[in-house]
Amino acid sequence: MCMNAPPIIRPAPGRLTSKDKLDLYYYLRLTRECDETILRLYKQGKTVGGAYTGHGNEATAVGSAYALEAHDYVLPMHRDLGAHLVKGQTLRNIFLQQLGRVESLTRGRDGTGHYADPSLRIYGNVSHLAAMIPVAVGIALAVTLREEQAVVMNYIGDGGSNVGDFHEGLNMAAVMKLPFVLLIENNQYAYSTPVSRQTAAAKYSDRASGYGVPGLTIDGTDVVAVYDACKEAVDRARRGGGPTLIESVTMRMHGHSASDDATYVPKELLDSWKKKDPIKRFERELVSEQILDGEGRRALEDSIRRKIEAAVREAEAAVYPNGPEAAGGVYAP
Ligand SMILES: Cc1ncc(C[n+]2csc(CCOP(=O)(O)OP(=O)(O)O)c2C)c(N)n1
Ligand SMILES: [Mg+2]
Repeated sequence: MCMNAPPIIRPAPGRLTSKDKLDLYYYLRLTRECDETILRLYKQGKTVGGAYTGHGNEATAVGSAYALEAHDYVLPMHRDLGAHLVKGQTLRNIFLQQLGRVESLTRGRDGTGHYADPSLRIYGNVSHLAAMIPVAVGIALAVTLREEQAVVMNYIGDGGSNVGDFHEGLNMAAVMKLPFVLLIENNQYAYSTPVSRQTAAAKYSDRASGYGVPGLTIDGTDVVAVYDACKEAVDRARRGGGPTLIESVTMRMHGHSASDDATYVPKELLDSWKKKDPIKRFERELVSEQILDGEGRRALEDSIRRKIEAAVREAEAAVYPNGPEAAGGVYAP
């Protein structure tokens, strides 16, 4: 339970140790391997609902959540499996959820990240993504009224940033100086709509000055840069300095979901982003800093594979809800 968990106390920006970096690498690899496994299960017809990978977004999801303490709140989106994992979600719960089993966090009523886990302070998204922003701001207000030291981190896409909830939520958080970090995952597309057809602004972070909050654009494929920016924003929020708007620039390397072949994305664009693969680039860094070698990498890969296989086996052996159970709590009486 997070309330009893020891404080993590993440290092200041620029101060990650070798152990922290190996931790980040572990979560990057774990995220991708989980996503690949979910895709495989989807293709085998075993999952409930769609499969939305965070391929290309791993450094953004992992680096940002790594800046949070156990008692902070996180409201991730459908590309942020890495944030769920860093915040402490178990592989067992992830796969029970994907496979729609009765023991899952939604009791088998949903097959994606649309769950809440209050014990870990994770509140997954609803489908109308930006509708979570006022919810996140409401949590930040509750935290302030209760004089807790917690921070709320909320994620939104380049597409989801263009609806009213974004503006109302960020404005209220700014005026009330709430402990709130809003991270825009600019992954170039909202389904088939490119960023150029969503906003006339050069940068999403330019919006920050309109609300009187700090705003910055970062390379979302660089896990350390993401961590440093988010840690600074989280620390400021905790000190009472109010919200920060962070635009993390990435690329959605897969289709919107497993049912989208994304032929509308130019191949050259994907090729250019492939060179910036967030995991490969961090791996190169770790090797050059002599933090990781081939043997260490293989041991880590084996351990991740074994953990995922065990969780999938356990989830596959679990039961589905029966009919009435599955329908319960879905509609208001
Ligand atoms: C009102 C509404 N319309 C459409 C959808 C389907 N939908 C879910 S996510 C999404 C695209 C969101 O794009 P973006 O905010 O950029 O996030 P990304 O998927 O790129 O990470 C769409 C069209 C929805 N959930 N709700
Ligand atoms: Mg997008």
